[in-house]
Amino acid sequence: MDAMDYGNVLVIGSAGVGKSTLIRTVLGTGSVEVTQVGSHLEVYESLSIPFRIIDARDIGGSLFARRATIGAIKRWSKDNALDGDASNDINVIWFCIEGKSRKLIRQQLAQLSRATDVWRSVPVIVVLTKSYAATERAENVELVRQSFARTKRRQRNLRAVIPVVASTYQLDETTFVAPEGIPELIEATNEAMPEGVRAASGDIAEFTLRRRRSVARGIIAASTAAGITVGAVPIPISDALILTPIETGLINALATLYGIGKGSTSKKLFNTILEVGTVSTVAKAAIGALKAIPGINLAASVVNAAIAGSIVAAIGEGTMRVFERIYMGEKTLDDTEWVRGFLESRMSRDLIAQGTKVVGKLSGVEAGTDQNKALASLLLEAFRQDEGKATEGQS
Ligand SMILES: Nc1nc2c(ncn2[C@@H]2O[C@H](COP(=O)(O)OP(=O)(O)O)[C@@H](O)[C@H]2O)c(=O)[nH]1
Ligand SMILES: [Mg+2]
Repeated sequence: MDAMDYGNVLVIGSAGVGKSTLIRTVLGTGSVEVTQVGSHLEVYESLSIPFRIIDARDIGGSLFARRATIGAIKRWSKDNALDGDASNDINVIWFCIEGKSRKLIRQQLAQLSRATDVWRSVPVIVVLTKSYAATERAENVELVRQSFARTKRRQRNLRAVIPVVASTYQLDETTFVAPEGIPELIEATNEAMPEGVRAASGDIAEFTLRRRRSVARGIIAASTAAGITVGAVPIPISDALILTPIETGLINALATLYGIGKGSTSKKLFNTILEVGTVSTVAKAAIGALKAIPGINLAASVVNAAIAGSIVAAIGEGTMRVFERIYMGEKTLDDTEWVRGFLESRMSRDLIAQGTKVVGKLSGVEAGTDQNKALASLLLEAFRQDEGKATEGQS
């Protein structure tokens, strides 16, 4: 897309609410161009997202800082606009508010509304950052909506309220809150853009598919680390039943990411995946093969950790690819036999080959936490290979 076609998103919110983390996740892993404007603004551009993102760090702060920031934004718009080109107007504002406490939500909303009154008719999307507690999300969205409903103009500007977890939030070694709301935020932002700078729906689908994949990678990484922790037991394991809770969490988190519901058809599909990743013949064969690697001088707990981590990483990558195909409409929830075949062939092809390589590389690493970390990064790297298109063939 021609850079001239970009719309502009202004991101505001108090220090520490998670603006930088959010922007980083939205921009994704591709190359990003950052322009520093004075001491108040940072402008981000990336080919992997159809709008510019402007981080206005101080706008939620003191009156003085706010005035300086607003001045800087207005100057930036003017300086960069070509003759008769409105491309440097602010098109959408993200209100970033921590979705943690109701009292804070009210306070921050009032503050941000005041701060942005100069953009009288610009669409607003409220981003509830750090929305770690899934059970509170709906209630917080409602609270924001009610607050906007008190002022007609503000209500007219409000386009969406989106609870977000921008990066995996680790509760302890084996449990975490998966990223949430990022593709939805990209879609809602694009919809709120004026027609002239809005990306076509096909383009936006591709942008969000890529973003879903990088979020999926975060989920797989956290799950693999959890698998390594759980797997590090001294008793030799014969099947991967011990990984059931982790794989269940992994499958559910990926399903949510790809918009796959929790109906009875999807439950059947999830069970098929879980079976392949725990008690299936291929899983057992892989465990046997990894245990039998000749000449390994690692403690049993380390070998078990490597096996457990390999299985979680493999099932995560495979599930991600399955859900991508369903998301793209190439496969359906009913295609359980295809899913079984697809995952089993990946497991028998990759798991043994990659797992063996990783175990080989591990022998030089000291035992303990460092070893688990090294193991996790080796595994993720190994299973991320063949980074093809989302629509690659089955083999
Ligand atoms: N795990 C996790 N940490 C977050 C998230 N959002 C923000 N944080 C953390 O909160 C702190 C402040 O975030 P930052 O993005 O720097 O906030 P900013 O000041 O608004 O730019 C940092 O330590 C972040 O790592 C999130 O979605 N998940
Ligand atoms: Mg920041």
